[in-house]
Amino acid sequence: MAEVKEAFPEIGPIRYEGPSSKNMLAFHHYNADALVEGVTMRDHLRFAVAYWHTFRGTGSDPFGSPTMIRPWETAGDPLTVALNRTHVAFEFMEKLGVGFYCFHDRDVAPEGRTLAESNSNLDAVADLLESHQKRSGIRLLWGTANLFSHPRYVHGAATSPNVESFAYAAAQVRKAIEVTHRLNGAGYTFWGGREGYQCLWNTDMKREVDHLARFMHMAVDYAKQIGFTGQFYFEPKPREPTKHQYDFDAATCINFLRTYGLEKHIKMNLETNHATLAGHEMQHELEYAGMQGFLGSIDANTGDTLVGWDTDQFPTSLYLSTQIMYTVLKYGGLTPGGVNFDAKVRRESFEPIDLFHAHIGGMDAFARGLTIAAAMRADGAVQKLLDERYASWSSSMGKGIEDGSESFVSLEKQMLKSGDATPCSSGRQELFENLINTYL
Ligand code: XUL
Ligand code: CO
Repeated sequence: MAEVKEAFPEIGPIRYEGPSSKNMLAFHHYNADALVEGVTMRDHLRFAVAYWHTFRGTGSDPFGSPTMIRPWETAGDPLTVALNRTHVAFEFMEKLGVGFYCFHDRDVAPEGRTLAESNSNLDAVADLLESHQKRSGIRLLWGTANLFSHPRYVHGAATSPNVESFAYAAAQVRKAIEVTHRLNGAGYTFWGGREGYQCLWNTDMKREVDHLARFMHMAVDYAKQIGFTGQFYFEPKPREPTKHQYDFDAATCINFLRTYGLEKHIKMNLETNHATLAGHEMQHELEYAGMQGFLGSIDANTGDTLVGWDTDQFPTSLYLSTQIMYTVLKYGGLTPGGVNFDAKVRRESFEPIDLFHAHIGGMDAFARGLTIAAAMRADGAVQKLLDERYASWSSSMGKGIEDGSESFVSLEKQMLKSGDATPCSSGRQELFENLINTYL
């Protein structure tokens, strides 16, 4: 193999220098070893780099060609380029100080002319990934398969009207799970890709959704067969690329999992920009999944309020990261999941150094969100206000309803006796919002 040159020679390891540092190639808030609620920031956040955006993003958009300056992306046979890119990826991740990464099979290794050739490409890159993992201690947070780029998936993969698209996808996912297992991946993610429809007239929705469930059952069975015990995730997204994706939002996905008997095997991987496309805040999606016991992992990014598609920007809002981390702490953390930056630098941010700025900013924003959320939990003022709002439910009537001992008839009796409900108290939304701001 050709000698491996450093791709970022001017950048050393990114270190924590504290909030007053003026060095923008340092962490101001992410101090990996610092303890928050007795756990290191590193273990709370379990940051991951998304291979597809960070190492395969070109900056092209529907109006223009690639803009990214990536000197290591030289011309050559695709497998050699992929292997060289693997070295660069690990140099980047080590300098950044992240513990995890995530990939699609086709991000790390090129598609071959046949399935067998694609598999052998993937094996060759997996050898190198494995040796870099061993050397660096960086781990695979989750693997996945790209079931949306190739024309064989034009109508979807598991939900395609073409049975052999399903069969090919099954073969591809089998291999991706095998490689994820081999790389000791902590999880495996299903994102719908083109599992959805553009036009209901030409779509047998029931059949397609049944097929998606069959597909996931096959994945779960295969994992069991080979002894892969990593966590499976289902990642909701309401639209894009199809008009309507079957994995619309957390509630839809959880309903799907329960309907088809998959609820014991699969949790949610929630992504901020997908939540907002579904008309929800990320906090809503986290809360919904958390309260149902399905909170698994996070794809961290943000959309743009003025743009109606999946812009996948790096998250820098402290308000957003506070909302996220408050809810994550409430439901006991993310492990074995983590915070995966499913985010891409802007087309206009085309220099390699922008990759560092983007991830440093995201990691700092989440570290701040974590410490703010922990402070809110430590003094309990927000929880106290919330408890006060529901205080009436601590009455014997409230307890009776919650434990199932009251009925329509018993409640009617009590309301007939009192004549009317006691007046409601103020919701105090502004007070809540002002209180949150005192921690920021
Ligand atoms: C697409 C998206 C995917 C999944 C993995 O919007 O988020 O990259 O995270 O397939
Ligand atoms: Co994602």
